[in-house]
This record gives sequence, structure tokens and C-alpha cells, in this order.
Amino acid sequence: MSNLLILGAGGMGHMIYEMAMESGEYEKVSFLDDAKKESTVVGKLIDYSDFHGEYDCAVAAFGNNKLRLSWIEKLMACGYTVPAIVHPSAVVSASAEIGAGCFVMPRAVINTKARLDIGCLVNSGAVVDHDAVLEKGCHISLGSVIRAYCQISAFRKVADGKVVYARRRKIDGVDSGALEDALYAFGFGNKCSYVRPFGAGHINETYAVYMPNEGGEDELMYVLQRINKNVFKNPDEVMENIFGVTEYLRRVIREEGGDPDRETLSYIKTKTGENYFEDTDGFPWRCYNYISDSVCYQSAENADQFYQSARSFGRFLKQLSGYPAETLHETIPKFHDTESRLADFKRALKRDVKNRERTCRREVRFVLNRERDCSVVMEQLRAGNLPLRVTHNDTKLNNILFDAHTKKGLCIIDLDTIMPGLALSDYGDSIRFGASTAAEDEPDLDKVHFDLDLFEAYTKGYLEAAGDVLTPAEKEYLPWGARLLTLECGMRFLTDYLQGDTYFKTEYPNHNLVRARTQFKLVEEMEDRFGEMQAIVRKYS
Ligand code: ADP
Ligand code: GN1
Ligand code: MG
Repeated sequence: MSNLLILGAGGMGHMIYEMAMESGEYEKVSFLDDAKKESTVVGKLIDYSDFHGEYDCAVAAFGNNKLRLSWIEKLMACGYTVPAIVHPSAVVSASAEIGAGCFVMPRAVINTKARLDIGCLVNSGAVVDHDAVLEKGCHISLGSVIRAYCQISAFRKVADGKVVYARRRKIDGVDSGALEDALYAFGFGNKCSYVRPFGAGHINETYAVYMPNEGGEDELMYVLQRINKNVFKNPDEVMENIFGVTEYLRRVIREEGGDPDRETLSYIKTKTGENYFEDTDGFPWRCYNYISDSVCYQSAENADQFYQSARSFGRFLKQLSGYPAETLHETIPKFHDTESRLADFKRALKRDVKNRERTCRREVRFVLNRERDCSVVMEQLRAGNLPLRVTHNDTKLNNILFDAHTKKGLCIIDLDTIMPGLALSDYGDSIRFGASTAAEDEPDLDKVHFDLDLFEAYTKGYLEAAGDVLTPAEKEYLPWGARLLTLECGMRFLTDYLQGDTYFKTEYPNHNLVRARTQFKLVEEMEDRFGEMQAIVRKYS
């Protein structure tokens, strides 16, 4: 057993004496003090080195922070072991670090991953919450609270009963109070290295959140999104759908022997347990884990990639075939109701609030000439020939993550529009976006073509993955799905153009018109090749 020498026989020294005795770790405990004449005082401070043979351990029990520290350093230099003395009633997390010569007094709490540098004094009833840091020689006085992530500078004395809050750090890439609030709401504020805009979605504001990993390097760990409340009027319902569906998918994926952490998104609740955080402007923010080693493509690099995406969306449909569709909220009413979309278009055309009708007459005519088409699928639905299923409803290629190594589809993202819908909408929207030779906003229409090989690759993949759950009528109408979703999307872009670009994000004044034109070009080519499309669907049915 060790012998302990306490420098300073004042009030604090006597508390340390009692604590050391109670700990049962020391055979002999004595004081050095220049003034006191008690039986336990064995000498003067100046003689500290002479006692090293008899006492292997020594601590400095001075209330003055700098004095305590300077003595600790002298004791260490002399070869003494300078232990931390912790009262048995104190609660100290196993992951907390307590430096040499610290005193943790009765009923103090040192929480998870808190770090106390040498010579700190945490007095009775004080709380040092998780991840807080006390630099050397601090004194946290009676009953005070150091909140999580605070850093208390060296030699600082925090007065009795005080609460110290962490000050917010400046985080690179944060350019608004709302984004900063959101980062803190999800608990990233104190660690986050930086954030940056992420992805190429047309609806939400998406940020990549970088945090230091265990090796101290910055790593993309979370995706934080501000939900577009102009589009999603009821974020509670959006998030309820998402939590319900992702929890269900986790179970299905686990049963299939897959990895739920990589094959579906894991949404994170706020620190107060909410599904999303609402900023002071009333915008909802939500967050999910970034899936590492994944890639997101804006266009198919080859037919196999497109085929893999089809397999993923097909699998997604199948995985959710047992989900109780009636529990899902309709997050955007009549989302793929082509007749209703046509009515919206006609209203925007009539109002023409931006005086843009004169700039898009050809496109307007293109839509009005296809009024009949807008009812083809809706009539089938009304007749009960096509079943409603749990569908994704926004199956663009950039709403799927690929595994960076296997190059296979990994995880379906952008779950805001999961609702009861038609399988042909999911199939058709993928074709619309992916079976084109150009980007959705390619201004040179000579570059925009409907690619029948890509169409075939997708059809093959989709039917391989989901063919057995689809009815013959659903399969028969898949080509219509492609044609109508493309027409509908073009119509939506044109409607937004007429309304002054209030729905989709745009980068220049006629961006929506440019987008509408590519969609109509694709529709025309699909119309020309409709017979071939139907034959391909039959081939894989
Ligand atoms: P939006 O409704 O705006 O399209 P998304 O949820 O689709 O919102 O996110 C926007 C974009 O951010 C995606 O299309 C994708 O490019 C990118 N993105 C989102 N999450 C991830 C992720 N986990 N990994 C890679 N890219 C992602
Ligand atoms: C939007 O959110 P994003 O960018 O994945 C839109 C889709 C359109 C698509 C056109 C909720 O998809 O419906 O088809 O743009 N999403 C919503 O690119 O309206
Ligand atoms: Mg998206």
C-alpha cells in the first residue's frame, strides 16, 4: 500500500485527508504545512523532497489554483506519484479522464467523456457533464454545473451554484442562424468540422455534415435537410411516413439477410426526441446518417447502372408490398394524378401571372394536344383495373445510392413522397429521367433522345425484381407510365414556369421552360416508338 503526503493542512487538506483515509488505498496519510502544529503534520513544505523515501504519493491541497498547480508540478518533478483523490460518493463515468492531483469531492458528478486536466478541483455537488473539458488547475465550486461540451480555461474558478453553457463555435460553411440552430438541435454543434451544400435535388436544401472521426480526420457523417414547406405543407406527416417506412424496411432487410444500416436510411431524432427540428422561421429540418462508400449519379453512365437502379426500385416496391398502405399520409395530394396536373396547368395558363404565355406557345399547344392521354391511366384506376400500392413516386436516378464497390443499387433515398400510388408511376418516372441521352435541363434539344436500349435495360431489371408482384394489367400499362410521367413532369415544369418558378429550384429565368422542352422531346420520341416499348415490356413480362 502507498503512503500519501498532503501539502497544506487547511480545510481542503482535511477533506482530502478524510477522503484518502476512507478510500482505504493508503496505509499512512500525513500533512506538510508551514504553520499548523497538529500531530499529523510531519514537516514544512520546503522539505517536501526529504519525505519522498517514506511517502510515494503526494498531493497539493491548496484552494489557490496556481499555487496548487505549481506544487503538483514540483511534486511530479521530484518523483512523487500525484494521484487524483475521488470521494466514494462521487459518480465518475468510466470514460471520463481525471488528471493527476485532481480532487473530486462528495456527490460530484463527472459524466461520460468529460476530461479533467491536472490539478482540477470539482467541489461537492458540482456536475461536469459529458464531453466537457476542464483545463489544468480549474476549480468548479459547490453545486455548479458545467454543461456538455464546455471548455473551462486553465485556473478558472467557477463560482458556487453557477451554470456554464457551452459557447457556440463558428462552424465553417454555416451561413445562416437556422442552419446553425439545426446543427445544435441534432447535437452536432460542438463537434461538427464543417458543412457544405450537397446533392442536386429540386426541392429540399441539403447539406453534408462533416465530423472528426476516431482518427481525427473530417468525415462526411450526416445529411441534414431543410424540408421545403412550400411543397410539403405538413412535415409531421412526411416524417411519420418516413419513420414508419424506414423502420419497416429495416426489418425486411434484416430478414433478407441484408444490412439495414446501408440499405435504408436511418433518420435521427433531435436531442429532444422530435422527428424533425423547426427553425425560427418555421422551416422543418431533418437528418439521417450518411451511408459511406456510396455514390449518387445524375445520369446513367451505362446500361448496367440503369439496370441496377431498376432492380433496386423494383425490390423497393416488393419490400414494401406488405406495408399497411392505409397508414400512410398523402404528403402531396394528387401527386401523380395526371388529370389534376392538367387542370393545374390550365389554371396557370389562364392566369398567366408572369406574362410568360407568349414565350411558350409551342409547348402549351404540345400539352393541350395531349389532353386525352392525361386520362388513360386515371380511367384504368377508376375502373379498378390498377391496384394502389406503397410507391416511392419520385424515382429519379439521383434518388438512389449505389455501392461504390459492387456498383449495385444500395439504398433508395428521398422518401418524402412515399404514398399509395401506382407501380407504373415509379417505373415511368425512372424511365423519364434515366432513359434520356441528355440531362433533364439540356438546352440543346438535338442532344435529347429517348434511348430504347436504356429503356430495355430498366424494364428488364424492374420486371426481374418486381414482376412477380405486378398484375398483368399493371405490366400492360407500364409503357403508358413512361409516356405519361414524362408528359406530366413536362407539364409541371411548364406550369411552374407560368407561375413564376415557385415550386422547383431554378438557376436561371427560363430554366423550367428548358426542362419542360426536354420532357416533351422525350414524349414525342416515346410516342413514335410506343409499339417497340410495348414489345420490350411483353418480352420481360
Ligand atoms: P430533394 O427532394 O431535394 O431531391 P433528396 O433527399 O433527394 O432531396 O436529396 C438531394 C440530393 O442530395 C440527392 O439527389 C443526392 O444527390 C444527394 N444526397 C442525399 N443524400 C445522400 C446520401 N446519403 N449520399 C449521397 N448523396 C446524397
Ligand atoms: C423533384 O426532389 P427531387 O429533385 O428528387 C420532384 C419530382 C420531379 C423531379 C423532376 C417532391 O424531385 O416529382 O419529378 O423533381 N419532387 C417533388 O426532376 O415534387
Ligand atoms: Mg431527390
